[in-house]
Amino acid sequence: NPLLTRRLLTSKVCKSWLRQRDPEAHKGNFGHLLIMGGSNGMAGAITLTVQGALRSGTGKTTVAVPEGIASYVIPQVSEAMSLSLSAPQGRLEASALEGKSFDSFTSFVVGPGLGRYGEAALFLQEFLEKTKGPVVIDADALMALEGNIESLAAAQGPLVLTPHPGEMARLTGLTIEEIQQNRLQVVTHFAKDWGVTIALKGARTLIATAEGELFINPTGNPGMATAGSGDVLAGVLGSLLAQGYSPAQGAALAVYVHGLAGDIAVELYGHKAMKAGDIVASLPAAWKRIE
Ligand code: NPW
Ligand code: AMP
Ligand code: MG
Repeated sequence: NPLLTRRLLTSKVCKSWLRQRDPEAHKGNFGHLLIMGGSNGMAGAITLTVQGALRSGTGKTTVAVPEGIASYVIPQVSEAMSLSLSAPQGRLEASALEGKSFDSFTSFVVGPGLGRYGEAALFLQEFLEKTKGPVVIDADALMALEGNIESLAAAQGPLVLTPHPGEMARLTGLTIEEIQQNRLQVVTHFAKDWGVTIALKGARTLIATAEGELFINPTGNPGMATAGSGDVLAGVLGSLLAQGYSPAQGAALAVYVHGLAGDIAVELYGHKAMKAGDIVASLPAAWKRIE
C-alpha cells in the first residue's frame, strides 16, 4: 500500500540528507554533469537548466547543444564547459552522438528545449544507450517517449522522470484531468511499472520510486507557473545526482529546494513579476536555509 510509505518533505528531512563538504574536498568529488538539449527557438530552456545546476553544487558541468544555438547558450554559463553538436536541421539527431563517449560523466539531463520532431525518439534511445550514470529525462525528451516507452530499458543507469501533468498525460495515454484526479495512484504505478523514479510536478509535486517510496512536496507557489520553471528544476536535480545523491533523495531534495527558491523569489517579486531566472537567483538563499 503506497499510503503506508508516503512522507511529507520538510526542511528537517532535507537537512538530514544533505552532506557536509569535507574541508579537503576538490571539484572531482562533486561529479560531472552533462546537460543535453536545446533547439532553435528554445535556447533559453537549456540555459536555465545549466544555471540551475551551477547553483546546486556540481563539481563540473558540461552543456551539449546544437551548433546553431551554442553562441547564445555558452556566454550565459561561463562556469560550464560545452559541446557544440552538429545539427543540420537545428535539432539534435542520433547522428550527432556518433563516435562520442559519455563515460567520463557521472550524471545526465536530457530534454529541456529539445523540440518535438520525429527523430527525437531515436536520438533519445541512442543517448540512453550511451549513458552509464543516472539520467534525468525532462520536457521534450519525455514527449519523445510517447509510443517509445520501452526506450527506458536502453539506459544502463537509474532514470528520473520529471513530467508536468501534460507530459504525464502523453506518457500514460490518460487525460490531464485523469492524471490530476489520481495523482498519487498514477505516479506510484508508473514508478513501479517502469522501475524509475518520477516527480509529477505542479502544486504539491509528488515523487515516487520503484521501491514504493512516495514524497509530497509542500514548497512552491503559483508564481512558478511561468515558462522555464521546470527547466531550472531539471538542472538542480541533475546536479544532485552528479554529486552522488540517490535518485529518490536527489529528486525529493531538488523539488523541495526548487520550490523553496520559488517561495523566496515570490517574496521579492510577487506572483506576476517573478520569472524562472528569479528561481535560479534565489537558489543560493534556498540552499542556505537548509544547509
Ligand atoms: P493547458 O493546455 O495549458 O491547460 P508542453 P512546455 C499541460 C521548453 N521551454 N497542470 C498544458 O495544459 C521546454 O523545455 C522552453 C495541468 C498543456 O497541455 C520543452 O522543451 C522555454 N496541465 C518545450 O518548451 C521556456 C499542465 O501541458 C501542456 C500543467 C515544451 O514545454 C518554456 C503544455 O506542455 C519551456 O520550458 C499543470 N501544472 N503544466 C525557453 N525559454 O526556451 C502543463 N500542463 O506542450 O510540453 O509545453 O511545458 O512549455
Ligand atoms: P514546467 O511546467 O516543466 O515548466 O514546470 C513547472 C515547475 O513549476 C514545476 O516544478 C512545478 O511544480 C512548479 N509549479 C508550477 N505551478 C505551481 C504551483 N501552482 N504551485 C507550486 N509549484 C508550481
Ligand atoms: Mg518543463
